[in-house]
Parts: sequence; structure tokens; C-alpha cells
Amino acid sequence: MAVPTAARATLAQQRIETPSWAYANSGTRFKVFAQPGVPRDPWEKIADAATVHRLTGVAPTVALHIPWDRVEDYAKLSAYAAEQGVELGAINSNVFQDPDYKLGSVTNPDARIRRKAIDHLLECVDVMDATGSRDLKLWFSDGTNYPGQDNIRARQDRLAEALREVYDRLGDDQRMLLEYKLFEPAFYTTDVPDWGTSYAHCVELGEKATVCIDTGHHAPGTNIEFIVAFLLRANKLGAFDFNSRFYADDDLMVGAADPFQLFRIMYEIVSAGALAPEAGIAFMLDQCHNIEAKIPAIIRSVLNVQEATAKALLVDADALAAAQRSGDVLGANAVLMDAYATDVRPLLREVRADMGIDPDPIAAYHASGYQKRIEADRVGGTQAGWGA
Ligand code: LRH
Ligand code: MN
Ligand code: MN
Repeated sequence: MAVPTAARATLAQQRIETPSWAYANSGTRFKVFAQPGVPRDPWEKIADAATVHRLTGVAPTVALHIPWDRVEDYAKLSAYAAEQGVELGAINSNVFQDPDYKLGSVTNPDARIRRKAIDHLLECVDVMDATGSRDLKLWFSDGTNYPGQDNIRARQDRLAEALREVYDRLGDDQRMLLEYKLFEPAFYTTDVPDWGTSYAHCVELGEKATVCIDTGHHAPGTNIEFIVAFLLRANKLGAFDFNSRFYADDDLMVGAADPFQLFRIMYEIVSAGALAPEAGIAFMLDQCHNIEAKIPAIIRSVLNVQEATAKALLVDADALAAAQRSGDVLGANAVLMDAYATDVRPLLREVRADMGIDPDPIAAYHASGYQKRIEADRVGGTQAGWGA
């Protein structure tokens, strides 16, 4: 395939972060179907993440979730990750499971509970200091279920106040990623329901605050690539939480439900020159593998992102610009669709061979014996935390 050398190099240097919780048991509110061999602690989650990186070559960091991954000595965890060949990535905070947060965390009407939530977020920055992580990811389940339940404007004030305190605690090289989600667990109002709300708070906070787009957190039919383009232009896109949705926050494998949407998103990234790590966008997975084998599913997800990226890199930029300039609607669309219709799997196999790894990471995983080993070694794996 006549693919520019630069595109091959870009694919070899792509960085996709995997989430610690995707390696552990998870489920719906109805049932957690435990799987044999799942990690029992953060150390084993890191070992699995390192396995995914060894096989794919493009997943060198693993995101942690506090308190699901709480340990006594984070510097030691970080050193262990390095030994395994990966680094610790974003620190995800958790202010959505403690019973105190029934009416909200940082937006709770009770100042004592707000204090507790902010203290947890500050603790997450302490963790970042110890792990060397750059990013603090904030997702608030805060909201209300009934009209009149609380004052919507007052909750925004409380949110802004909490974000300010945490923002001011960040070090020079640290950032805050503010994630939004339309609904669930709150069903009437959510305090950060959409990218516009997240964006407005980030603008108010300053340059260390950026938006995290979780692809599963939108209303059906939302044009996510428009959001990507808007935020890129405003220099406010900090990260993705990639996953697939059919209905709501399904947390299925990225690229499974709508590979074309993933391509359109990656095209916006590629065409803005925002794929390289220096552009400062973290490409993370945020998934739960409830019924499928976890490590192969995570590898599959990484490959899906790679395939969408490869297709985006194949878009003939000159032909597209010419068609756009001349108002050739169908011609412009055809340029995009030609790239999307290309089978990039042979190209990616070549890229992997050049990287010195197996061209087929999933087959390599099955042949490695790793799954058998962890099933024999690990008894009593933990839940990610959703059912906890
Ligand atoms: C919330 C969310 C958020 C959490 C993660 C486990 O739905 O997307 O990113 O931290 O799931
Ligand atoms: Mn998320
Ligand atoms: Mn989610």
C-alpha cells in the first residue's frame, strides 16, 4: 500500500491509555459476572496493562481510579509500573460512591459534605505528585432528580468554588480534565451535563483546565466530531474517554457500535495536527468488559482506535481542500469515504512488524499463555468498584 512514511511513523508513535478498572470485574446494576484470572489489586491491573502494551506497542500508560486503586505507597506503584514497562497515567477521582454523596459531592447543599469531596480531589492531586501523573480527571455524578430539589444556580456556584480550590492546588505541570455526562445517576439536572458547561468552567479556571470528552456521555445523535473541532479550535480539548454506546453510558468497546463516528472524530484530530503527544490530548479508554474476555477486549479496542486513526491519516488532504474550495460537495465527501473504506489492517500489520511486535496482537495474546497463567495464579479477583 502506498502510504506515506510519515503516516506509518505516526501510527507507530500513537499513544492510547488503558484504564485500570477495565481489567477488573465489572457489571451492570443487575449482575457482575466474575471472570477467572482478573486482577486482585492495582499491581495486577498494571501487569495486565503492561501486557497490552507489550503486544500492541501503543498503550504505554494506565489510568488509575482512586479509591479503587488506593495503595499505601504510590511512588512504589509507579516504580513497579516502570519495571513492567508502562507508566501511570491520569488519576481519576471518585466522588460518586460514598453514601454521603446522595445529594451531590462538590455541589451538595451541605458544606461539610462539599468539604469532604474537595478533600478527596485534593488527595488525588497528592497521588499525582507521587505518581508523576499529569492529569486529574474529574467526573461529577452530581445533579438532582426532581424540579425544585435544589437551586440550580447555587449548585453551579458551589461547583465553581470547588473547582477553583482544586485548580489552585495543581502543580505547574499538572492539568485538570473536566468530564461531562448528560444524565445518570441524576435524572432531572446534572451539574456538568454537556461540553458547553465543562468548557465554560474550564475557561473561567484557566489554561490548566480542559474538557474530557467521554464518547458515551451524549444524547443519541449528538455530533461528537463537531464538539472535537470546536474544542480544538479553542485549545480546550484535553482528553478522550473512548468507548461505544448503543443506548446510554454503555461502556462497550470503542469502535464497536459506530466505527464511522470514531473515524470522523479521529479525522478532526488528525486534520488539526493534534494526534502527537506534544499536542497535549490524552487518548484514553474508559470501558467495562462485563461479558467478554477483558484483556483481548482491551487489545481489540486499541486496534479499533488504531484503525480509525490510520484511515484518518489516509484522507487525501489536498484533494479534500480542492473539492471544498470549489464547492464540490460530493467530491469532498468521496475523499473522506475513500479513506474510510480502505482496509488498513494490512498497513497496521506492517507497522507492527516494523515495531518488532507480532502483527496480530490478539492471536499473540492467545498464544502467549498469559491468560492461563493469571487464571492459575489469581484467585478471587476484585470488582472495578461499580457494584461496590
Ligand atoms: C462515569 C465515567 C467516569 C468515571 C468512569 C469510571 O460514567 O465515565 O469517567 O470515572 O466512568
Ligand atoms: Mn468516562
Ligand atoms: Mn461513563
